[in-house]
Amino acid sequence: MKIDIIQGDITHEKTDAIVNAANPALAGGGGVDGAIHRAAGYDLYEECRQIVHKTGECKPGFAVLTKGYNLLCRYIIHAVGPVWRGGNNGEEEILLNCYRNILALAIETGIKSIAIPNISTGIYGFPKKKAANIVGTYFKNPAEEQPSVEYIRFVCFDEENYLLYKNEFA
Ligand code: AR6
Repeated sequence: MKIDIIQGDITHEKTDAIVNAANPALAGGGGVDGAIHRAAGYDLYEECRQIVHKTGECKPGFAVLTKGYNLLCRYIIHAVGPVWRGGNNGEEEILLNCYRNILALAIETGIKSIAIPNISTGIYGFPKKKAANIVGTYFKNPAEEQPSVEYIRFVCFDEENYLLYKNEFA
């Protein structure tokens, strides 16, 4: 599995799938979620609405798949990260589960390349260094998922995350 770390806007990525840092209602919002919904267009809101209508909200740590619509990617994997509440509420395990479920969904769908943002480290307030360490530890040794996924592109929006990831994967 090849891994790249770049700084940029994930809505420009051409990987098979990009990952969204969504909320449980898949309702769109600020941050990367807002950017993805704006770029993908109204049909994405509609598919998300139907998923929630059929299967209920997406719990923190889980992920669901939609089409990519006006984006360059074929799929969007919407993962719901934990809201940081001080660290004693299972936040680290929930964040790890997000990444596990992203990979599982990608493998199940036959997705070969994925662009992934820094889930939970914006509006949800997860400490960036801790998050980078969880991501690094997992993706350097994803164990059972040893992958049909060939390429992961970590797309960091802010410089702090970019430098933390560079250091983590050095
Ligand atoms: N491309 C890549 N990364 C981005 C982009 C972009 N265009 N824009 C922001 N980021 P956040 P969360 C980075 O707040 O913390 C939404 O309202 C950003 O710098 O987008 O998981 C949802 O609906 C940060 O490092 O997501 C939820 O309610 C990272 O993406 C809530 O925010 C995540 O920041 C989710 O909060």
